[in-house]
Amino acid sequence: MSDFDPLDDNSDDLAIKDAKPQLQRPPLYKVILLNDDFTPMDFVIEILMGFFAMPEDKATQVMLQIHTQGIGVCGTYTKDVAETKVYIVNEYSREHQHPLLCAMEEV
Ligand code: TYC
Repeated sequence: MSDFDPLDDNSDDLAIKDAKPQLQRPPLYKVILLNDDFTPMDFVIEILMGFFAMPEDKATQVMLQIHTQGIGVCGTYTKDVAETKVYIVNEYSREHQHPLLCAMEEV
């Protein structure tokens, strides 16, 4: 019979160090809207409510901030989600013949 016992952890002669956790948070991206002179204010509010789940008062506030400052943040997401939001917002704006521009930047 062999002396090898698979249930014996051999702790007498083997030092095992706890591994450091390797998980890191994924990078985040801000989805932004840019001001322009042609997109109607109501359309921007509709976008902020429909694609970014903002209540009407918050959407109005953010739209006015973009209108006066030139740029505003709609939300912060992982890369895939941010890319999808940018794509569908730009498609929706083009379908409605508005020049509204949505973009993303790393936080
Ligand atoms: N400046 C636009 C207007 O006066 C309104 C507007 C707001 C357009 C925000 C784009 O991201 C935008 N009709």
